[in-house]
Amino acid sequence: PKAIKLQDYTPPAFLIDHVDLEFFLEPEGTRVKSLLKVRRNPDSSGPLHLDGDTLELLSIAVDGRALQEKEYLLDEFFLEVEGLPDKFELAIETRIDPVLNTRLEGLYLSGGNFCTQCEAEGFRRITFYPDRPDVMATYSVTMQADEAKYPVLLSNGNLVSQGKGEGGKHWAKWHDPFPKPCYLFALVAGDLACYADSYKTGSGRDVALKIYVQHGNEDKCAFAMDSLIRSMRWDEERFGLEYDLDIFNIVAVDDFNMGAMENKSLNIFNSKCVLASPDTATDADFERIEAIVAHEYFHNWTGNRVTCRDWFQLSLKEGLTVYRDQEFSSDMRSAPVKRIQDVRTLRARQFPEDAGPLSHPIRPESYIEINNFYTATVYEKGAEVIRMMQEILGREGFRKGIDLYFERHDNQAVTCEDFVAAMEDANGVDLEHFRLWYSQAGTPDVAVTWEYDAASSLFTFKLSQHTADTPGQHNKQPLHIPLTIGLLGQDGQDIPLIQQGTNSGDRTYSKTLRFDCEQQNFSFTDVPPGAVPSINRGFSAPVKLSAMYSDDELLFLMENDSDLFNRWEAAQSSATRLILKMIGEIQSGREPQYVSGFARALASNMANPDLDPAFVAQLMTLPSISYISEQMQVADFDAAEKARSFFKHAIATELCGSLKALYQQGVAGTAYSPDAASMGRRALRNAAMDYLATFEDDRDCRELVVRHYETADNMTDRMAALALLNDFSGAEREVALAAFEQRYQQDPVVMDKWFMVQACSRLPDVLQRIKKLTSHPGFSYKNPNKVRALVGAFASANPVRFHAEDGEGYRFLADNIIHMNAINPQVASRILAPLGGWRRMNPKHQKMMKSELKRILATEKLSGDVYEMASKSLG
Ligand code: HT7
Ligand code: ZN
Repeated sequence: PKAIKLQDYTPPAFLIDHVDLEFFLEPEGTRVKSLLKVRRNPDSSGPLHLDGDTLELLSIAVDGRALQEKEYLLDEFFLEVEGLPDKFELAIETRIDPVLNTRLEGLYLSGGNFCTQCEAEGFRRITFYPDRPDVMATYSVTMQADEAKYPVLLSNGNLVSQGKGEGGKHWAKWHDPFPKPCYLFALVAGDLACYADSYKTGSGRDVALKIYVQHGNEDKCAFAMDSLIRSMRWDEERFGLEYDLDIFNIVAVDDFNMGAMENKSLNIFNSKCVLASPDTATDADFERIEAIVAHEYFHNWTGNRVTCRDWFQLSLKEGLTVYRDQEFSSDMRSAPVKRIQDVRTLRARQFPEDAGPLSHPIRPESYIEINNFYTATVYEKGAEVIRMMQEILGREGFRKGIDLYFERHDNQAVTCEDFVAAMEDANGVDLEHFRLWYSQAGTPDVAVTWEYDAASSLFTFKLSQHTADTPGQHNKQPLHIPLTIGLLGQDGQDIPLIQQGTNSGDRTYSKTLRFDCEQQNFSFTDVPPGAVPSINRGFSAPVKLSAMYSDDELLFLMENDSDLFNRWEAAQSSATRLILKMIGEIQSGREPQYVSGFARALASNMANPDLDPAFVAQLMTLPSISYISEQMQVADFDAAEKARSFFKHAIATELCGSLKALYQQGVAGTAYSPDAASMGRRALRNAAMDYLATFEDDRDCRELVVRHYETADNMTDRMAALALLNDFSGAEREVALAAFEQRYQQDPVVMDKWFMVQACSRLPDVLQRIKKLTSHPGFSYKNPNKVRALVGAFASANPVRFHAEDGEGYRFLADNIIHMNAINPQVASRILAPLGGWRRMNPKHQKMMKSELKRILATEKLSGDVYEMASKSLG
């Protein structure tokens, strides 16, 4: 397969003003008629190039004249016509087979209903078209289908007319007045229930809001609807962005390659990102639904009204929209807790990506398959880059930049460069150096030391930065890093910051330094002795920080830092340091040594009534085995698991009384509510139980977890207990899993949890159990959620068993990737990444992992998706 390069971008030879589509919907053999109003692009030249994939061409005509075969070039993946007038109408008729579409790109069936997924390049599986985001057109769409089977007919924009046809058919015509690229086209036809509400915009327009779901799921839509309404209000208040049509529809489908899709006014969602009730969704699910509903809604401006010129600019819409949804959640809930969660995700998903064979800049320079670039780097690091701009420009300056961006580019397809230029021009600043974040891959390592001169009360930060080489990028440049710092006095209070050489009169306790050279010093005057620095407050920059803290200084920050993010960060650093030491002891055959300072600092936070319980729960959550192993030269998941468990058990032993008290305090008889405060209380109680469960051999503690499971009146508590029982070797586990299955076997969204929890079990025979589960009636290789829950979760979230000594974990993953390659290449390639981690393993495991990658590469009819991931992973 050939790589596509950013530098090769050329504008389209022809533009399309309007698209008229007519669908005659049948599972086997849908006819699609398209009538395009085409005109030559004065800025480009060449033939009319239309993309097409798996299409049967029935006819093609220019201005009403049918073309003969010799008048066009029809290839497997495109259709080209030369010698066309400057302006003409092109009529094309194609035939497609939705029922055969297991890739879930283009028009397909989910639960017997028709739906579409066109981003990134799915529209070419519906009709011949210039399937590129810089061709923007208005659309009229008419659908005809059997009325009994498909009573609901939806597309983008407004419903213009509808009526009855012959033979039990009916039809509907929709019109979308906003020009859009074809990746935002959507169609749904099915038998669906509707949950309705409405919203009055700031300017007084009424918008009809509808969520369509399978019959029987109407009672699980209220939270998503409420999230949508709050998102609409928030975007008006924070960014002055109002919804622009009279209808906003959401449709939930069970078979979906990702979480959701922002098609203009017709968002299509993976059911698990919409449906929620206390009995079926955990607090984390509620939070995710709120964030995804907001994310897709926010795309209406950042992505739809202003879209991407080409797919290299993907972070223009995704990074910015993730940033917006993070800010929304932060305003809806606890800001520090949200920041901690986001940084956990960044570290778990993006940092390893950026340190491995698939590392790429947020604006990649080449790709084989664009679907492989919907990555943590483009999304989450992209959001961090936007956040840094806001940190540099301030909230007001950032808003000015956003306003200018929309003023300049509404209804256009633009580049990341256009976004940065708007930020610069609106604020009169130069972001030239900052732009490097778009093109340079890798996570910068920032080392910080400090000196104190008692005679002059001068405190000096000494900063240095370095970014390691990444595939295809060597000798990295220093970046412009906005590093927010503070200083704590011995009393634990913030010290006012007076920077040497600046004459700012403000009394400030946190300051964002412009750190843009390889090495740089920043000095502060009037600092009393014994000050302890707090560095990268709020995680102002996505860097790996190493600072010369003593163990005691970390504990001091953990107890005192007014920046709650950094208080948590100090706890993570301290725990990581201690666990790494224990790993060393375990590896050299010694007994790990426990030091109790950490537990004391934890206890002081647990006892602090001023702290949000949700925050304390975060503080109590130790770094994951994967994160700890990433800090090692050669990963040793077994030792990491042993050390982490030993550490947790030791803390539980020391704090047993307080943990039991915390657990008991949480037993309040109030009804379930997904608000932040209630979630925080549940999180804290479940964190306490997590520690108490380390007394696995103690009957009382086992019983406590069993009781927690049995008496849970909501899914959060039920899953918290099930996750613990899942690692117990004994009858309790089987009893709980059987009860869960019995209760939820009819609910596919909940059954994903059942599959996933089992895939993540630490028990030694987990792989045998997983293999058996692939034959469970609730499991299907055609459903991406199921494959991700069982196979994906095993490979990415159960490192101890995935990296088993006999290599069976690797073999199982490779077998499944090969199998999935033929069904759904996008899903196959998305579960491959864990095999790319071979460089960090010992030689024996390296060999086994590489051999599985080679086996995948030797597969017949390997998709571009899997080829790209496997070949890059092998290196
Ligand atoms: N913009 C959407 C991306 C997406 C997608 C991409 C490739 C294949 C299938 C897909 N489904 C959705 C989702 C988003 O970021 O909002
Ligand atoms: Zn998005």
